Amino acid sequence: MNEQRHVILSSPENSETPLAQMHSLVTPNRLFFVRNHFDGPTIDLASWRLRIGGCVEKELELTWEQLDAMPQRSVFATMECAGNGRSFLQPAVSGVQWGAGAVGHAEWSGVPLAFVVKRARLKPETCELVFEGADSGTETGHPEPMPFARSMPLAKACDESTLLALRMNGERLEPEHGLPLRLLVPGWYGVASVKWLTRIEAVRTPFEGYFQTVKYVRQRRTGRGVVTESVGPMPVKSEIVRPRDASQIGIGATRIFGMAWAGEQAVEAVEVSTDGGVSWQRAELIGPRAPHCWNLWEYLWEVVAPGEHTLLSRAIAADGRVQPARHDPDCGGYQIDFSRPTTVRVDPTLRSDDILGDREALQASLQEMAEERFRMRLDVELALTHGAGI
Ligand SMILES: Nc1nc2c(c(=O)[nH]1)N[C@H]1C(S)=C(S)[C@@H](COP(=O)(O)O)O[C@H]1N2
Ligand SMILES: [Mo]
Repeated sequence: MNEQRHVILSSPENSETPLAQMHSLVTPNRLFFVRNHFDGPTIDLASWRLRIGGCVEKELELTWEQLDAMPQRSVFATMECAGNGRSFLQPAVSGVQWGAGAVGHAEWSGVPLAFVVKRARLKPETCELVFEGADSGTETGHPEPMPFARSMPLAKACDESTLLALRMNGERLEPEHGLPLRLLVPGWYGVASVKWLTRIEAVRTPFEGYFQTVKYVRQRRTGRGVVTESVGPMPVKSEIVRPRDASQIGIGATRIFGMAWAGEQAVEAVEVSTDGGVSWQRAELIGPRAPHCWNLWEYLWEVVAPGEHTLLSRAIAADGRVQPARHDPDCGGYQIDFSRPTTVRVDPTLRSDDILGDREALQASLQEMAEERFRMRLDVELALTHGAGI
């Protein structure tokens, strides 16, 4: 077990989920990517409080135990950093040089934010909520220390799936992921899900914090000219995880495997091209499709021709949006959602043993299917027969 997060920057930690080693739907907590702007704060749970104030009838101050005693809800949600994939942009764009792995999928549990907000009773003039973390520091162009803070419109904040999350995959949050409490905004880029949450402030005028007016912004062309807006919902996107780019494969069956997600929507379909985008075939989605959730997918490719092949995948969302072929320059170094080619070389002297090589993946999928359908684990031993059928 040498799986670990792939460190891009070590201080503060910025590290990726090792996607190439992923076999199951949920990303284990210890492998789930970490995106920190500042050093993680030291928090004493006994004295930690969540404070809710500003434009409210009743200010609240809650302990972890009080939050834990409130009605809980669990949400499966995929979280991606808006800068994920930045290292693939040409020309290069400054910022953390993420590969493909600043994304993960977990079961998040906690108190619906709406439940707590209702108790605080927002005054009618409230326009949005500001969420503040316990971490602080300086940023380029901002020499004074500031806390990590973001705001969100009321409608999304009060959506039943937006959580004050205490747990991730059934475990108390780990320090890197925001212990004791984080916001979880399903379907939105990770930047909205403020970690180490200490304060929620109801405000009368739009918040213009650094992480939504300077960083994590994109341009949009409108009838009234170009406007700058903060990134919000994640678009539709897919990744090919295996085979690896620049790898060598043999003649025979090769399993192309990856993930696809569509922000607040479910994934409708994934298509795969093995000829650089000339023709497209449907991939198989593994497991149920659901809003906020990525799908694992696979495509069994019968490899006959030697030489170089360019593989592409494109996802389609439930509302019909299709993953784009090119990066939108208006997005700068964010929202990097284009179909990125994976190039493989087929060596005619090799026989593909990919199915055998992917035995663990197949076993993991069978386990997952069994757990989903029958709520029990399977005790299976796989005998694989090199393409002669199972
Ligand atoms: N307090 C705080 N919250 C934060 C951040 C941060 O630096 N500080 N990073 C944000 C960003 S940009 C992302 S992508 C997610 C990443 O969450 P993770 O580290 O648990 O994967 O947390 C968000 N919440
Ligand atoms: Mo992010």
